[in-house]
Amino acid sequence: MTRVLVTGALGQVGSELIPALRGLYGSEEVLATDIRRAPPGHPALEGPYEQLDCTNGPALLEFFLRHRVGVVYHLAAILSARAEAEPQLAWRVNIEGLHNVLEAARQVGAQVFVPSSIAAFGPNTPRDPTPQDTLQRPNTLYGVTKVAGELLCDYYAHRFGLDVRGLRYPGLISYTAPPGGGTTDYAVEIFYHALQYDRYTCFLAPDTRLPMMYMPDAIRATLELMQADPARLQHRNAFNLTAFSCTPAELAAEIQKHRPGFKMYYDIDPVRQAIADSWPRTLDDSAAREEWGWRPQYDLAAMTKDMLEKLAERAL
Ligand code: NAD
Ligand code: AKB
Repeated sequence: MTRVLVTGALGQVGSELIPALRGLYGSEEVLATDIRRAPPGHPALEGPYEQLDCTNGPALLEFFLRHRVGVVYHLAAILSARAEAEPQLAWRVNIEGLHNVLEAARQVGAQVFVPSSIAAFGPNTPRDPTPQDTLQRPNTLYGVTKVAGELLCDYYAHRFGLDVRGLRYPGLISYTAPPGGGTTDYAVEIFYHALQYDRYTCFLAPDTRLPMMYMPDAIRATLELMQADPARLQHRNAFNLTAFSCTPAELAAEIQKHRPGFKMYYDIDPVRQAIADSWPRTLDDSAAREEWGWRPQYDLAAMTKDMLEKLAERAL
Protein backbone atom coordinates (compact mmCIF):
# COMPACT_ATOMS: atom_id res chain seq x y z
CA MET A 1 0.00 0.00 0.00
CA THR A 2 1.27 3.52 -0.87
CA ARG A 3 1.80 5.72 2.17
CA VAL A 4 1.12 9.37 1.44
CA LEU A 5 2.79 12.28 3.25
CA VAL A 6 1.26 15.77 3.18
CA THR A 7 3.39 18.68 4.46
CA GLY A 8 1.70 21.96 5.40
CA ALA A 9 -1.50 19.95 5.95
CA LEU A 10 -3.21 22.52 8.19
CA GLY A 11 -3.26 25.22 5.50
CA GLN A 12 -5.95 26.30 3.05
CA VAL A 13 -5.18 23.54 0.51
CA GLY A 14 -4.15 20.79 2.95
CA SER A 15 -7.35 21.10 4.99
CA GLU A 16 -9.30 19.95 1.90
CA LEU A 17 -6.68 17.72 0.24
CA ILE A 18 -6.29 15.53 3.36
CA PRO A 19 -9.94 14.31 3.44
CA ALA A 20 -9.85 13.76 -0.36
CA LEU A 21 -6.66 11.68 -0.13
CA ARG A 22 -7.98 9.70 2.85
CA GLY A 23 -11.11 8.93 0.82
CA LEU A 24 -8.87 7.50 -1.93
CA TYR A 25 -6.14 5.71 0.02
CA GLY A 26 -7.70 5.08 3.47
CA SER A 27 -7.27 7.17 6.63
CA GLU A 28 -4.28 5.33 8.06
CA GLU A 29 -2.26 5.58 4.84
CA VAL A 30 -2.33 9.39 4.65
CA LEU A 31 0.10 11.07 7.05
CA ALA A 32 -0.82 14.69 7.72
CA THR A 33 2.02 16.92 8.97
CA ASP A 34 2.58 20.62 9.61
CA ILE A 35 4.95 22.74 11.68
CA ARG A 36 1.98 23.74 13.87
CA ARG A 37 0.01 21.79 16.44
CA ALA A 38 -3.34 20.80 14.86
CA PRO A 39 -6.29 22.63 16.43
CA PRO A 40 -8.99 20.36 17.94
CA GLY A 41 -11.56 19.30 15.36
CA HIS A 42 -9.27 19.90 12.35
CA PRO A 43 -9.86 17.33 9.54
CA ALA A 44 -6.14 16.37 9.70
CA LEU A 45 -6.79 14.76 13.10
CA GLU A 46 -9.19 12.21 11.59
CA GLY A 47 -6.12 10.06 10.81
CA PRO A 48 -2.39 10.09 11.61
CA TYR A 49 -1.04 13.57 12.38
CA GLU A 50 2.52 14.65 13.36
CA GLN A 51 4.30 17.96 13.70
CA LEU A 52 7.09 18.11 11.10
CA ASP A 53 9.20 21.09 10.01
CA CYS A 54 10.18 20.75 6.34
CA THR A 55 13.27 22.90 6.88
CA ASN A 56 14.67 20.13 9.14
CA GLY A 57 16.22 17.84 6.49
CA PRO A 58 17.32 14.96 8.79
CA ALA A 59 13.90 14.84 10.53
CA LEU A 60 12.16 14.81 7.15
CA LEU A 61 14.30 11.95 5.81
CA GLU A 62 13.80 10.00 9.04
CA PHE A 63 10.02 10.47 8.59
CA PHE A 64 10.16 9.17 4.99
CA LEU A 65 12.13 6.09 6.07
CA ARG A 66 10.10 5.37 9.25
CA HIS A 67 6.76 5.52 7.40
CA ARG A 68 7.94 4.13 4.05
CA VAL A 69 6.51 7.19 2.26
CA GLY A 70 5.69 6.49 -1.41
CA VAL A 71 4.01 9.78 -2.39
CA VAL A 72 4.43 13.29 -0.98
CA TYR A 73 2.22 16.34 -1.47
CA HIS A 74 4.48 19.20 -0.40
CA LEU A 75 2.18 22.08 0.58
CA ALA A 76 4.27 23.80 3.29
CA ALA A 77 5.07 27.34 2.12
CA ILE A 78 5.04 31.03 2.99
CA LEU A 79 2.62 32.90 0.70
CA SER A 80 3.10 36.17 -1.15
CA ALA A 81 2.17 38.94 1.31
CA ARG A 82 3.79 37.21 4.31
CA ALA A 83 6.89 36.49 2.19
CA GLU A 84 7.34 40.23 1.54
CA ALA A 85 7.17 40.82 5.32
CA GLU A 86 9.47 37.88 6.20
CA PRO A 87 11.67 37.20 3.14
CA GLN A 88 14.37 35.24 5.00
CA LEU A 89 11.78 32.85 6.45
CA ALA A 90 10.11 32.52 3.04
CA TRP A 91 13.42 31.54 1.42
CA ARG A 92 14.10 28.93 4.09
CA VAL A 93 10.65 27.33 3.91
CA ASN A 94 9.99 27.67 0.17
CA ILE A 95 13.47 26.78 -1.09
CA GLU A 96 15.33 24.85 1.62
CA GLY A 97 12.12 23.04 2.62
CA LEU A 98 11.46 22.06 -1.00
CA HIS A 99 15.05 20.92 -1.48
CA ASN A 100 14.79 18.72 1.64
CA VAL A 101 11.57 17.15 0.33
CA LEU A 102 13.08 16.46 -3.12
CA GLU A 103 16.22 14.96 -1.55
CA ALA A 104 14.24 12.66 0.76
CA ALA A 105 11.96 11.65 -2.14
CA ARG A 106 15.00 10.95 -4.33
CA GLN A 107 16.51 8.69 -1.67
CA VAL A 108 13.36 6.56 -1.32
CA GLY A 109 12.02 6.93 -4.91
CA ALA A 110 8.75 8.65 -3.88
CA GLN A 111 6.39 10.46 -6.27
CA VAL A 112 6.16 14.20 -5.50
CA PHE A 113 3.54 16.94 -5.95
CA VAL A 114 4.73 20.56 -5.63
CA PRO A 115 2.39 23.53 -6.16
CA SER A 116 3.64 26.58 -7.99
CA SER A 117 1.57 29.73 -8.43
CA ILE A 118 0.57 32.53 -10.79
CA ALA A 119 3.21 34.37 -8.72
CA ALA A 120 5.89 32.59 -10.77
CA PHE A 121 5.27 35.24 -13.46
CA GLY A 122 6.34 38.87 -13.32
CA PRO A 123 5.62 42.34 -14.69
CA ASN A 124 7.27 41.60 -18.07
CA THR A 125 5.24 38.42 -18.69
CA PRO A 126 2.37 38.66 -21.21
CA ARG A 127 -0.67 38.99 -18.90
CA ASP A 128 -3.75 38.37 -21.04
CA PRO A 129 -3.53 35.42 -21.39
CA THR A 130 -0.24 34.24 -19.88
CA PRO A 131 1.15 31.35 -21.98
CA GLN A 132 2.36 28.05 -20.47
CA ASP A 133 5.96 28.63 -21.55
CA THR A 134 6.94 32.30 -21.33
CA LEU A 135 9.14 34.93 -19.66
CA GLN A 136 9.33 34.46 -15.85
CA ARG A 137 11.02 37.36 -14.05
CA PRO A 138 8.90 37.89 -10.90
CA ASN A 139 9.73 40.82 -8.62
CA THR A 140 8.35 39.33 -5.38
CA LEU A 141 10.30 37.02 -3.06
CA TYR A 142 7.43 34.50 -3.17
CA GLY A 143 7.56 34.56 -6.98
CA VAL A 144 11.33 34.12 -7.00
CA THR A 145 10.98 31.03 -4.78
CA LYS A 146 8.22 29.66 -7.02
CA VAL A 147 10.30 29.97 -10.23
CA ALA A 148 13.36 28.53 -8.51
CA GLY A 149 11.16 25.72 -7.16
CA GLU A 150 9.80 24.94 -10.63
CA LEU A 151 13.36 24.74 -11.99
CA LEU A 152 14.55 22.60 -9.08
CA CYS A 153 11.66 20.17 -9.67
CA ASP A 154 12.54 19.96 -13.38
CA TYR A 155 16.16 19.31 -12.42
CA TYR A 156 15.26 16.43 -10.10
CA ALA A 157 13.07 14.93 -12.82
CA HIS A 158 15.74 15.12 -15.54
CA ARG A 159 18.82 14.42 -13.43
CA PHE A 160 17.47 11.73 -11.09
CA GLY A 161 14.33 10.50 -12.86
CA LEU A 162 12.11 11.63 -9.96
CA ASP A 163 8.38 11.61 -10.75
CA VAL A 164 7.71 15.20 -9.65
CA ARG A 165 4.56 16.95 -10.86
CA GLY A 166 3.06 20.36 -10.17
CA LEU A 167 0.43 22.99 -10.94
CA ARG A 168 0.55 26.77 -10.99
CA TYR A 169 -2.52 27.35 -8.84
CA PRO A 170 -4.41 30.62 -9.35
CA GLY A 171 -5.97 32.35 -6.30
CA LEU A 172 -7.88 29.63 -4.44
CA ILE A 173 -11.29 30.27 -2.86
CA SER A 174 -12.54 27.99 -0.09
CA TYR A 175 -14.41 27.84 3.23
CA THR A 176 -12.69 25.10 5.29
CA ALA A 177 -9.50 26.90 6.36
CA PRO A 178 -8.60 30.59 6.15
CA PRO A 179 -6.02 31.67 3.56
CA GLY A 180 -2.43 31.90 4.76
CA GLY A 181 -1.25 35.45 3.99
CA GLY A 182 -1.56 35.91 0.25
CA THR A 183 -2.62 38.61 -2.19
CA THR A 184 -5.74 36.79 -3.38
CA ASP A 185 -7.01 36.39 0.22
CA TYR A 186 -9.60 39.15 -0.38
CA ALA A 187 -11.60 36.70 -2.53
CA VAL A 188 -12.10 34.47 0.56
CA GLU A 189 -12.45 37.17 3.24
CA ILE A 190 -15.19 38.91 1.24
CA PHE A 191 -17.57 35.96 1.77
CA TYR A 192 -17.14 35.91 5.58
CA HIS A 193 -17.69 39.68 5.73
CA ALA A 194 -20.68 39.51 3.36
CA LEU A 195 -22.44 37.00 5.61
CA GLN A 196 -21.48 38.64 8.91
CA TYR A 197 -21.64 42.37 8.15
CA ASP A 198 -23.06 42.78 4.61
CA ARG A 199 -20.02 44.93 3.79
CA TYR A 200 -16.35 44.41 2.93
CA THR A 201 -13.39 46.76 2.58
CA CYS A 202 -11.13 45.36 -0.14
CA PHE A 203 -7.34 45.89 -0.13
CA LEU A 204 -7.10 45.60 -3.95
CA ALA A 205 -8.47 48.12 -6.47
CA PRO A 206 -11.90 47.35 -8.01
CA ASP A 207 -10.51 46.57 -11.50
CA THR A 208 -7.66 44.22 -10.42
CA ARG A 209 -8.28 41.14 -12.55
CA LEU A 210 -6.67 37.88 -11.36
CA PRO A 211 -7.11 34.19 -12.24
CA MET A 212 -9.12 32.31 -9.57
CA MET A 213 -10.42 28.84 -8.78
CA TYR A 214 -12.84 27.23 -6.33
CA MET A 215 -11.10 24.69 -4.08
CA PRO A 216 -13.06 21.59 -5.24
CA ASP A 217 -11.65 22.19 -8.75
CA ALA A 218 -8.12 22.65 -7.35
CA ILE A 219 -8.28 19.41 -5.35
CA ARG A 220 -9.63 17.48 -8.34
CA ALA A 221 -6.90 18.96 -10.60
CA THR A 222 -4.22 17.93 -8.09
CA LEU A 223 -5.45 14.33 -7.90
CA GLU A 224 -6.00 14.07 -11.66
CA LEU A 225 -2.48 15.30 -12.43
CA MET A 226 -0.92 12.86 -9.96
CA GLN A 227 -2.88 9.97 -11.55
CA ALA A 228 -2.26 11.06 -15.15
CA ASP A 229 -0.48 8.75 -17.60
CA PRO A 230 3.18 9.92 -17.48
CA ALA A 231 3.60 9.10 -21.16
CA ARG A 232 1.13 11.93 -22.01
CA LEU A 233 2.85 14.56 -19.84
CA GLN A 234 5.24 16.77 -21.77
CA HIS A 235 5.44 19.38 -18.99
CA ARG A 236 4.86 17.27 -15.82
CA ASN A 237 5.63 20.20 -13.56
CA ALA A 238 4.31 23.79 -13.33
CA PHE A 239 1.16 23.46 -15.45
CA ASN A 240 -0.83 26.67 -15.88
CA LEU A 241 -4.26 26.06 -14.33
CA THR A 242 -7.33 28.29 -14.27
CA ALA A 243 -11.09 28.27 -13.90
CA PHE A 244 -12.13 31.95 -14.26
CA SER A 245 -10.68 35.44 -13.83
CA CYS A 246 -12.46 38.21 -11.94
CA THR A 247 -11.97 41.63 -10.37
CA PRO A 248 -13.04 42.62 -6.85
CA ALA A 249 -15.87 44.69 -8.37
CA GLU A 250 -17.15 41.70 -10.38
CA LEU A 251 -17.00 39.41 -7.34
CA ALA A 252 -18.89 42.00 -5.27
CA ALA A 253 -21.55 42.28 -8.01
CA GLU A 254 -21.94 38.49 -8.05
CA ILE A 255 -22.41 38.44 -4.26
CA GLN A 256 -24.98 41.25 -4.57
CA LYS A 257 -27.13 38.97 -6.77
CA HIS A 258 -27.64 36.82 -3.64
CA ARG A 259 -27.37 39.59 -1.02
CA PRO A 260 -28.69 42.85 -2.53
CA GLY A 261 -27.75 44.81 0.63
CA PHE A 262 -24.03 43.92 0.34
CA LYS A 263 -21.73 46.96 0.01
CA MET A 264 -18.10 47.02 -1.15
CA TYR A 265 -15.55 49.64 -0.07
CA TYR A 266 -11.88 49.99 -1.03
CA ASP A 267 -8.81 50.82 1.06
CA ILE A 268 -5.91 49.85 -1.16
CA ASP A 269 -2.82 48.22 0.35
CA PRO A 270 0.10 49.38 -1.87
CA VAL A 271 2.19 46.26 -1.16
CA ARG A 272 -0.48 43.75 -2.16
CA GLN A 273 -1.70 45.96 -5.03
CA ALA A 274 1.85 46.03 -6.48
CA ILE A 275 2.06 42.24 -6.18
CA ALA A 276 -1.31 41.77 -7.92
CA ASP A 277 -0.34 44.21 -10.67
CA SER A 278 2.68 42.05 -11.50
CA TRP A 279 0.62 38.84 -11.92
CA PRO A 280 -1.32 37.42 -14.91
CA ARG A 281 -4.87 38.67 -15.53
CA THR A 282 -5.88 35.52 -17.38
CA LEU A 283 -4.05 32.23 -17.99
CA ASP A 284 -3.72 29.92 -20.97
CA ASP A 285 -4.08 26.43 -19.47
CA SER A 286 -4.31 24.55 -22.78
CA ALA A 287 -1.27 22.37 -21.91
CA ALA A 288 -3.14 21.01 -18.85
CA ARG A 289 -6.26 20.49 -20.98
CA GLU A 290 -4.35 18.66 -23.73
CA GLU A 291 -1.87 16.62 -21.67
CA TRP A 292 -4.13 15.32 -18.88
CA GLY A 293 -7.66 16.43 -19.75
CA TRP A 294 -8.12 19.34 -17.32
CA ARG A 295 -11.64 20.89 -17.27
CA PRO A 296 -12.85 23.25 -14.50
CA GLN A 297 -16.39 22.77 -13.16
CA TYR A 298 -16.96 26.06 -11.27
CA ASP A 299 -17.19 29.50 -12.86
CA LEU A 300 -17.61 32.76 -10.89
CA ALA A 301 -21.39 32.35 -10.55
CA ALA A 302 -21.29 28.69 -9.46
CA MET A 303 -18.45 29.29 -7.00
CA THR A 304 -20.19 32.32 -5.42
CA LYS A 305 -23.49 30.48 -4.97
CA ASP A 306 -21.80 27.44 -3.41
CA MET A 307 -19.52 29.51 -1.11
CA LEU A 308 -22.48 31.48 0.26
CA GLU A 309 -24.56 28.33 0.78
CA LYS A 310 -21.76 26.35 2.46
CA LEU A 311 -20.73 29.22 4.76
CA ALA A 312 -24.36 29.88 5.73
CA GLU A 313 -24.80 26.14 6.57
CA ARG A 314 -21.66 26.23 8.74
CA ALA A 315 -22.95 29.26 10.65
CA LEU A 316 -26.18 27.40 11.60
P1 NAD B 1 -1.23 28.07 3.72
O1 NAD B 1 -0.39 29.23 4.10
O2 NAD B 1 -2.69 28.11 3.97
O3 NAD B 1 -0.65 26.75 4.41
C1 NAD B 1 0.73 26.47 4.46
C2 NAD B 1 0.98 25.60 5.66
O4 NAD B 1 2.39 25.38 5.75
C3 NAD B 1 0.55 26.24 6.99
O5 NAD B 1 -0.37 25.40 7.65
C4 NAD B 1 1.85 26.39 7.77
O6 NAD B 1 1.71 26.17 9.16
C5 NAD B 1 2.73 25.33 7.11
N1 NAD B 1 4.16 25.59 7.28
C6 NAD B 1 4.81 26.77 7.27
N2 NAD B 1 6.12 26.59 7.48
C7 NAD B 1 6.31 25.25 7.61
C8 NAD B 1 7.43 24.44 7.83
N3 NAD B 1 8.65 24.97 7.99
N4 NAD B 1 7.26 23.10 7.88
C9 NAD B 1 6.03 22.56 7.74
N5 NAD B 1 4.92 23.28 7.55
C10 NAD B 1 5.06 24.61 7.47
O7 NAD B 1 -0.92 27.77 2.17
P2 NAD B 1 -1.89 27.04 1.13
O8 NAD B 1 -2.78 28.07 0.58
O9 NAD B 1 -2.43 25.80 1.69
O10 NAD B 1 -0.81 26.72 -0.02
C11 NAD B 1 -0.33 25.42 -0.26
C12 NAD B 1 0.59 25.50 -1.48
O11 NAD B 1 -0.17 25.98 -2.60
C13 NAD B 1 1.76 26.48 -1.32
O12 NAD B 1 2.87 25.98 -2.02
C14 NAD B 1 1.25 27.73 -2.01
O13 NAD B 1 2.32 28.52 -2.48
C15 NAD B 1 0.46 27.13 -3.14
N6 NAD B 1 -0.54 28.06 -3.68
C16 NAD B 1 -1.62 28.41 -2.93
C17 NAD B 1 -2.54 29.30 -3.47
C18 NAD B 1 -3.75 29.74 -2.71
O14 NAD B 1 -4.50 30.61 -3.21
N7 NAD B 1 -4.01 29.20 -1.51
C19 NAD B 1 -2.37 29.80 -4.78
C20 NAD B 1 -1.23 29.43 -5.48
C21 NAD B 1 -0.33 28.53 -4.94
C1 AKB C 1 -1.11 34.37 -2.84
O1 AKB C 1 -1.92 35.30 -3.04
O2 AKB C 1 0.02 34.52 -2.36
C2 AKB C 1 -1.53 32.98 -3.25
C3 AKB C 1 -1.06 32.69 -4.62
C4 AKB C 1 -1.84 33.16 -5.78
O3 AKB C 1 -0.03 32.09 -4.80
N1 AKB C 1 -2.95 32.88 -3.10
